[in-house]
Amino acid sequence: MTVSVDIDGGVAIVTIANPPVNAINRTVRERLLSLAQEFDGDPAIRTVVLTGVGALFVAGADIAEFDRPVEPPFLPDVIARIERAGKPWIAAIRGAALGGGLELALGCRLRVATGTARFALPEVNLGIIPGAGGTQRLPRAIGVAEAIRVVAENHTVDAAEAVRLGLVDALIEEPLLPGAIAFAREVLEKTLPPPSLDRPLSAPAQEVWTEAEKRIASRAKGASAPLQALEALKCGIEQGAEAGLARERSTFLSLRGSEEAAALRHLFFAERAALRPADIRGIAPRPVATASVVGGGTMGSGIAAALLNAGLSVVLVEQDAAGVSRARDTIAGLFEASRRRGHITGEELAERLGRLETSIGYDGMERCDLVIEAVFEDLAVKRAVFAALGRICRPDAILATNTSYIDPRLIAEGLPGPERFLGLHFFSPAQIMKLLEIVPTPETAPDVLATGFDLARRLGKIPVRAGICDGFIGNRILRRFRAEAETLVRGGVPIAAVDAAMRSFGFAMGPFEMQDMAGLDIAFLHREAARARGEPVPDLPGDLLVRAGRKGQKTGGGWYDYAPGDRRPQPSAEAERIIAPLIGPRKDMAGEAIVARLMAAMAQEGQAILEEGIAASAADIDLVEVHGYGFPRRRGGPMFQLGRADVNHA
Ligand code: 3H9
Repeated sequence: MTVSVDIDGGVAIVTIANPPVNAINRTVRERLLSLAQEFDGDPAIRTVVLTGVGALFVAGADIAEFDRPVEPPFLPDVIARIERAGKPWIAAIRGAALGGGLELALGCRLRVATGTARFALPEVNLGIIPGAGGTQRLPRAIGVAEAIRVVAENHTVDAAEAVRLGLVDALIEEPLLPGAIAFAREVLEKTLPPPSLDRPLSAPAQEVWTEAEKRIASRAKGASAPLQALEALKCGIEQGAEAGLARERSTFLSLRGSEEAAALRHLFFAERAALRPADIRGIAPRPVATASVVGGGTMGSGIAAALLNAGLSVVLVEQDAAGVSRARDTIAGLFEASRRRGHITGEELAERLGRLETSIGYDGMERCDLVIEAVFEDLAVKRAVFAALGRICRPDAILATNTSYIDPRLIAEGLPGPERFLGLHFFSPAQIMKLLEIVPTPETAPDVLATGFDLARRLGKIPVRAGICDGFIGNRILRRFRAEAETLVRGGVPIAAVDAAMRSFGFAMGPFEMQDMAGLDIAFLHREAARARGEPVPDLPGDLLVRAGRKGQKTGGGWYDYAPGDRRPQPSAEAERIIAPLIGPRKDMAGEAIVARLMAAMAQEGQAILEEGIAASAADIDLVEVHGYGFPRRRGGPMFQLGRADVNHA
């Protein structure tokens, strides 16, 4: 039974039991509606306590239903019925009350909660706005300025703040239910406050709206839901609750059917599925308390910072005193930047640095449960590291390489205990980027693989398993993406037109701006090495630019020119002249056509990756692109785009 009822001396206790998160689906809506009717007609019931089973109240509407047409009874009607019930409903909240869960609680006459309660309206993350009265009842319960932060800016209200704002009428210690029942009996003797929707409200000064609009628009990154949530809230203040509810519902319904919302739902489920791949479910990970990072460059220091942030102890290994001190400074600098932004306190900074040990050579490695190698991208150098690790580390310690291109099987050749080896490919800056490509070899043991996924969860990262090929999933698609962009340019499409098209699609930068930022020289050196091996690699525009000393921003120019100290790309006559021998006559192409070409190339490479078994699912490929390569979240990923093109043109 998804909704159960117990009666305790005139108090009906209604418990939503729809694990794992008590999401409100059609069955729950039907049952709540019929219970509200039934209780009103039952003279033995005086009041109702509504709660959720387990550690949370209700995580919102059932998102899985959003791919289907809306089905009655509709949640706004259920909540309106509860709000107008003759017998007052009281929400008893433990843990999260999110989205429709908070809206349901707001429809109750009063709310009690434990100290674990937290309240949010995360609908905008799903490309929608609250659709069951949240934009109207919340401002009337807690005030307009606070409600704007929750409705449109993702603010979560904790239990203490909820009491202060009047969202929660009483804090109750566990056990929740007896306390809530006693509270319900007590308030029956008093005059009840009016329902949330009937509470008086004063309109804020005009600046409150203009400032909120500015703030929200600047953070929206092209997403439309946050500003629309604000508009619905504002409509209800200026034109009254009834108009506000109508506006909210029509916006909710139209956004629910949008491409953007479908993309964000796709990622919501993909991100959760990624943490629990079917083939390692039930396999216990090895315990990891102390980890080592070999190599303290930008990548190694970022990985060490990520591990320290997650509470692990870290031994960072460098070759000499200068290397050790540089790495320590880099890591301290990363934490200091977090402290300045208010993400951590000075004490937390000191505590994190206190868990960092540095070592010249491999002292202290015998204590480590996991070692991540992040040295120079060179097979011989990496092999030498693993030869030493094989001698020094405990036989059960997991050994990982952070290589981005080299075949992990070659790195692990000759390693004693190859079953404990795998690739853990972080993305720079490693303390920030969410993606972790996990690359097992054929020998990797299942519990070692499971430890990789568990580590990702602990670091707050999105793990994606990748098979072995040149570039794994992400860099392989990146190469194809860049090659296609270059094909367009060689066909005469202006460089700036390609970049502008990708920016208007939602990337922070176009492919050529990105190369200028990262530097053109590494890819050039790869091609030169291949040429030196006798492989037939034709000259590309990038080769001509690097040979002319244009390696990107760091040399003052690459595909574009850069004024000193200015990262804004300026079209470059010099670059055009240098690459002219490889470029066809100018061809103008519409932005959508450019995007379509590049999307098709990415999706085609993705399809090949799937067919070769390098990625386990199309959704995994989308996660790689969104979390590692700046693919705009609201577009869902290249494989999602491919699927939608099929659906929309069918
Ligand atoms: C809404 O409410 C609209 C209304 O305004 C209007 C309606 C008219 N539905 O995250 P986890 C699944 S929109 C369906 O791993 P945690 C999730 O897929 C909703 N399924 O756990 C996973 O499934 P599986 C607004 C859901 O402990 C499992 O539950 N609400 C939903 O790390 C466990 O999830 C939100 O956006 C759902 N609403 O975190 C809240 N939520 O086991 C979204 C979760 O098969 N949810 N699942 O992989 C969350 O933020 C987190 O899930 C939560 C738990 C914090 C609750």
